[in-house]
Amino acid sequence: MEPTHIEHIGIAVSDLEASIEIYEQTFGLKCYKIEEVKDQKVRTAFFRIGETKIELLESTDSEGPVGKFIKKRGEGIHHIAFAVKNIEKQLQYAEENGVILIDKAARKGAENLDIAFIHPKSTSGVLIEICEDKKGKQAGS
Ligand code: CMX
Repeated sequence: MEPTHIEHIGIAVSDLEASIEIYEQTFGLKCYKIEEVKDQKVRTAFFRIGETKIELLESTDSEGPVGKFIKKRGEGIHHIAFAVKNIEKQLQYAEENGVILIDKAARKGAENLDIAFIHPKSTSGVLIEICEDKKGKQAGS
């Protein structure tokens, strides 16, 4: 039932291309994908570090979640994503324990993952995403 690993850490940035360059030049990482997630009003860029990814997030709408975050707090860590084996069960478990869910049901996020967010007010001020790779499982990975 418990999360298996940190799937990714989301970092809010003002300029995606400039931040990609910083992560590539500073750490020798290689951005393997840029993807727009219209539903979330963001453009994302991904790097792998072991089993975990770094997801850079640039807002495409100043009133979207990342746009509002940057206006209020500036660039920085936006969320931490836990990989889970069964997102529906994990959501049910959290709700039964009185946690405030932003998403009561999973939806599609970047990298074709099934995702859901938990309100930072329930988790010591940190926005937590839980995600499940249903496609990867079907492919046997
Ligand atoms: N981490 C911690 N706290 C956060 C936060 C974050 N990422 N974003 C907002 N907050 C805090 C604010 O600072 C504020 O706190 P105070 O009340 O103490 O001032 C409070 O939450 C409310 O903030 P707000 O700006 O009024 O924002 P909203 O209530 O409109 O929304 C949230 C906040 C978390 C519910 C909303 O951002 C959300 O639904 N997030 C989930 C979706 C998301 O973040 N998508 C982007 C990533 C997509 C991806 O990874 O692909």
